[in-house]
Amino acid sequence: MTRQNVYLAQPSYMSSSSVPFPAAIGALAAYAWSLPDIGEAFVLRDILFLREKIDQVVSRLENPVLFGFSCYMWNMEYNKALAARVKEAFPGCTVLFGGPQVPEGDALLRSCDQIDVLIHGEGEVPFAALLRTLRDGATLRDVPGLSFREGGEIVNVPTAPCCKVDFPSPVTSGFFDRLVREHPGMEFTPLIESSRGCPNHCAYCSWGNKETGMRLFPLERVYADLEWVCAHEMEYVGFADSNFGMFSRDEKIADKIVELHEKTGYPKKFQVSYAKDSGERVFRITQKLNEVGLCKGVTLSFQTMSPEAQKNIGRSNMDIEFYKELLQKYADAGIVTYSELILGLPGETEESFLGGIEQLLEYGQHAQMMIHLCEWLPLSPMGEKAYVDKYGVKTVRIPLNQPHADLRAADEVPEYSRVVTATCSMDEQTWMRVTLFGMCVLSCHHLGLMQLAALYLYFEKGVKYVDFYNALLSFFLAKGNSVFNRIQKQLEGIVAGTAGAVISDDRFGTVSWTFEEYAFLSAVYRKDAFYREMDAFLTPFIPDAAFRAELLRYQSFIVKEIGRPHSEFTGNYAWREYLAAMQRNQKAVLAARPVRYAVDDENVCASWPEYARKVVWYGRRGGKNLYSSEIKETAPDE
Ligand code: B12
Repeated sequence: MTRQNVYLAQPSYMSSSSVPFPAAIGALAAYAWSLPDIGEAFVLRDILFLREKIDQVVSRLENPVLFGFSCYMWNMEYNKALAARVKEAFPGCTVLFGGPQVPEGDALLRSCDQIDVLIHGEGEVPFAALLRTLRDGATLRDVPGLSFREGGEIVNVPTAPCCKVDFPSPVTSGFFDRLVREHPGMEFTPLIESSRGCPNHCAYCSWGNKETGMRLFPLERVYADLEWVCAHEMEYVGFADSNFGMFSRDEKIADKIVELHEKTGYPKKFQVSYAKDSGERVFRITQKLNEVGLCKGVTLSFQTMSPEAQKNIGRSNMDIEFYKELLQKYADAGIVTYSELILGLPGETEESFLGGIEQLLEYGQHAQMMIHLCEWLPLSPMGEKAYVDKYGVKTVRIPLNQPHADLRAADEVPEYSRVVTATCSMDEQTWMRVTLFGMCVLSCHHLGLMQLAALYLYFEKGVKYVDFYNALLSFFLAKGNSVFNRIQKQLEGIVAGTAGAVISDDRFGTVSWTFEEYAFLSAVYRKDAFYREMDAFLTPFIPDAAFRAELLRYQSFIVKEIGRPHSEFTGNYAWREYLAAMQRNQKAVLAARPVRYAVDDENVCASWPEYARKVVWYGRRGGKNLYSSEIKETAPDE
């Protein structure tokens, strides 16, 4: 019997030189083609995982009977455009859409003629059932989780919760091997699912399914996936788990990763989302991984510090005192922590957001913080009309919110994000003001441009962080031509739907930057002038000109720049120990004694694009944009 041709697409952008393995269609294919009758009837002719030119893709298709598209926010428009061309060229081909960007119900079918079938939710079982139905010419009405056209009408079949855990892994089923074989020279980043789902159902997130809860794939499958990664010398491995460290067996998985790393040298990088109520187990796991250099840091997650917003998004935070202990514990173990906030959650006000930032800083989060704009996801509780109406959620469609995307890779089909710019508790003007403030804190405190000054004033003079950064932001804005004026304009553009949430600038290469990274880069680019301005700004806070100048000289000394293999600082105070203690949230005495510090930078960058990429983009999480442990003290008269 001639087998019929199936095509699957899960297009991603290339990131640097690597591309993610298309894990979702891998999962579908691994399951479907493990069923002998499907293998007898269908052949998977091609797997599209890059955003290739649409003409080229269509020109190489051969009688496709089914073309399945895996849809995420970053490929939805491309998928629709390609699907339209496929349908035009092959009207008999069944065009199938699935994945987290496919909304519930049939709205997508109603708005896109080129799509024939939607599969809602997990795809393995309904995908295999769809193939069998096509083969047999049977009705789709018996396949749960589908929306489809039939005789001029649209039919919706309710989904059936899936509890299976014996799906074959796309990693070891031969699917990934095929991609590696067919694309020599391509660097893939593998994704392993050790569990599926998420126990939390936060309003802004579409991860997991209430009905199916969390499921664990067999340990043997996870180990086999990891061994495949090592055998194929894959440098990076990501886990798709939502709460790694939640289950006791996760410790075994971490041990396995460490064991393989020590035996084979692979993987060299490991990425996962750790359990939200980060307890002892997560600490032990990250400590083990950190010892072999496989921990990129731990998120001590908050999203919002406002009790009202927490209630509205269905989430409770860890106890703030426990958070303080954790920060200390991770700092003592030398593990980077970062905290995330989401801006635009209903219930959040300007006061609560700024108060939350103050609280996190006062409790010691000086290492890394992220402030994400709230993205509106179709399958999240916030995606429902009732929620939008109840909380006055206003959203704007903007160009895809994808920092570090290479602008040269922009192709024929733009993609979009939808971000929340106002809610019942925050209007657009406030949203802009608060976002700008957040960017000022991230660039000047967490990326470190003015961290020493802020810590000094907090610990010595009791100046609240929020007051300090509000004053600093006003100073920048009063200039009229500062980078924060530019960001402010762009925020106005976002609200008006005419601008995106990233910035690009030729000086820093061909990729786009987050606002805070851009503010940091722009300041370092003109570092001397920047710190001269900061001298004027700090005058009312620190009237002693000589002391102020020395503080700013040390502040400038620790911010890495380009082309500086060796640098020295001489002064009258022991800043290094003093700052290190404050970064760990401990008040210390600033010892008055002559000091000479020196830094030899072995990884010095020769150009701004190189600096932007290596120091700010890759280095940010580990605080690599600032010198710290590399600073050596030598005797002043040596
Ligand atoms: C790996 C991952 C990434 C990788 C992307 C890798 C890639 N390009 O493929 C990285 C780290 C880059 C990433 C980034 C982001 N991500 Co992400 N990410 C994930 C993650 C953890 C795993 C996805 C995965 O492959 N899972 C394994 C597969 C097997 O599961 P699945 O995707 O759910 O697929 C199943 C079904 O959806 C369905 N299905 C999927 N495709 C198809 C196709 C067909 C034809 C059928 C029938 C069925 C079907 O069947 C599959 C098997 O059951 C998910 C969360 C999760 N665990 O799902 C979030 C997730 C996909 N990410 C999400 C988001 C929001 C983001 C970010 C915006 C986060 C941020 N704020 O920065 C950015 C976006 C970046 C950008 N703008 O481009 C959302 C997606 C929302 C959406 N509508 O697209 C998710 C679901 C998490 C969430 N919070 O809700 N992410």
